[in-house]
Amino acid sequence: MGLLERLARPYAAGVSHAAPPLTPDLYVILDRTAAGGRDLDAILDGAIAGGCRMVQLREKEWPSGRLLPLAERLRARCRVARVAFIVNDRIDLALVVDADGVHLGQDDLPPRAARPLLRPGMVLGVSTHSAEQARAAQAEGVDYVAVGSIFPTATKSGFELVGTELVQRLRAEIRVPLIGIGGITPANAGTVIRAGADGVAVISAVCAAPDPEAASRRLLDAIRAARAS
Ligand code: 3NM
Repeated sequence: MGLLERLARPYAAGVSHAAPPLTPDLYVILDRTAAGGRDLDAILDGAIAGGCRMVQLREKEWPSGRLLPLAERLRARCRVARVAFIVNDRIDLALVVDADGVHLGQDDLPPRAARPLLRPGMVLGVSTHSAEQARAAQAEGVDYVAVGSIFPTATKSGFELVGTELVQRLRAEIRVPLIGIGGITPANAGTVIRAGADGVAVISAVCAAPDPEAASRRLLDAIRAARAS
């Protein structure tokens, strides 16, 4: 077993670890479909090199057995880089690879049902699309709230646009990190931060970028410039 595999199996190896701190300023969601067949490992490496400290594996089609080796590899890379590794929806897989957390949508298990399944200290985040959903998520004790879709996006259909107005409205009420999602690029990330978001979550802006490292860097530059303004 190589170093990466061993690092990916801390429980099997009897080694525990401290989860890295939550740094949601740039939250890169690794999505095989958006990557258009490109290697998610390489995209992850690029995102990390570009400064990203929090990633999510989002896979809506592959069965668990097929997804496991990919999840293990990405998890191991994140552990080495001390980058938070979150798994979308698949709580079982998150536990098996010892992910730092789980991200749930409105059609997944509600946070109150999911929380008891998680290990102590695991992060639980939720996607919301209205003020009511965001308030409900906070009331259920989530660790961060994602809100969207902020801008039009081709990556996921069926959402109403909420614009940066919803971020602005929620800012005073949501005490956990508030993350904007949907159609965010280096060109518009600053407006989401200026509206009050703690961070932005992106799929295509990094996964479909010709250079994921440069794209991540540009996003972080925009985020930092907006914070400084
Ligand atoms: N959730 P891109 S929007 C996965 O509004 C997802 O909750 C959304 O992809 C929400 O960065 C979205 O390519 C797609 O626009 C985000």
